[in-house]
Amino acid sequence: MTSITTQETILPTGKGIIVDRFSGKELLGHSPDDVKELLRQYGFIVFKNIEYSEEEIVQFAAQLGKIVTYDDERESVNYNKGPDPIFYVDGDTAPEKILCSTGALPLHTEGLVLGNKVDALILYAAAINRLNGGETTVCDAKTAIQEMPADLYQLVQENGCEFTALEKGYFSVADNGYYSAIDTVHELDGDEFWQISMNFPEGARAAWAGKIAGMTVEESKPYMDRLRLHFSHPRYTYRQRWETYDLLLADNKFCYHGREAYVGSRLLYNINIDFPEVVWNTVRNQVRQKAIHQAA
Ligand SMILES: O=C(O)CCC(=O)C(=O)O
Ligand SMILES: [Fe+2]
Repeated sequence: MTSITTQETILPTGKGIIVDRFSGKELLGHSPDDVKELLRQYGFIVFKNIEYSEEEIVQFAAQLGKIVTYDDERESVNYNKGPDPIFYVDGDTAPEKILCSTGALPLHTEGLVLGNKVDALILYAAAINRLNGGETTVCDAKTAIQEMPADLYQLVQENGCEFTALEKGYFSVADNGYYSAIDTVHELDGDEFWQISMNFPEGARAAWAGKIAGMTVEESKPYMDRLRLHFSHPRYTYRQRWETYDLLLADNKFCYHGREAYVGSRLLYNINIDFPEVVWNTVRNQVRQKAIHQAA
């Protein structure tokens, strides 16, 4: 796969790459380590024309790492969306559905609210028809964090964020209040990454909500708005216009992803992967540590 590294990257930050020279069979025949090295380097990869059955996409995911299953979680809320570990993102029009609806999703980290360690995710376009909109957004969060205004950076770095699940039909933990299933700031090989998600715009039905730890929702709002604006800037965020058999492999530590609203027919498969050999070093944020010390 080394030959593809001469291609131009998708984003001006040097992240994102399109690979259009392999069939599905050839991709399955590649060393998973090569694929993961590409992912480490570029943050996200769009493979074109990968015609896979459900079994093959699961096989591809399983070569890369440990597939994260949500079986018990989905069963506990009676959420029936595809054969586990595949999650069908199918544009469900039921009014209570948000995550798998045709509506927009802000940039987010997969697994955050449920507290799962997800190193990478696959989104696979199984069937796209007369689609208008529905781009998946992919953000180079690593560069965006490095280039963030200092006050905003410090606020999140020192305090961390907290999230709450709101979509009742999806999260068994919905309405449990604000909590941090996963700490905000982590480090890997000297690079910092933040496990956070952006808030839904005001007035929209929201699947989750976040705030700055130690602040009220009201106090947090201007900062959460600034975070959403900053990360979604075109310098950092690519919009994937789907064609059937596109396969997007994205890092879930140094990248965030989201969705634009759409009309038309769009079936994506979503699979979450844990890389057991990748250890996250949690950087406990200072303010919360202080609070813990004071309480002790
Ligand atoms: O529909 C999309 O493009 C993304 C869906 C997504 O982020 C999810 O299912 O977690
Ligand atoms: Fe997602």
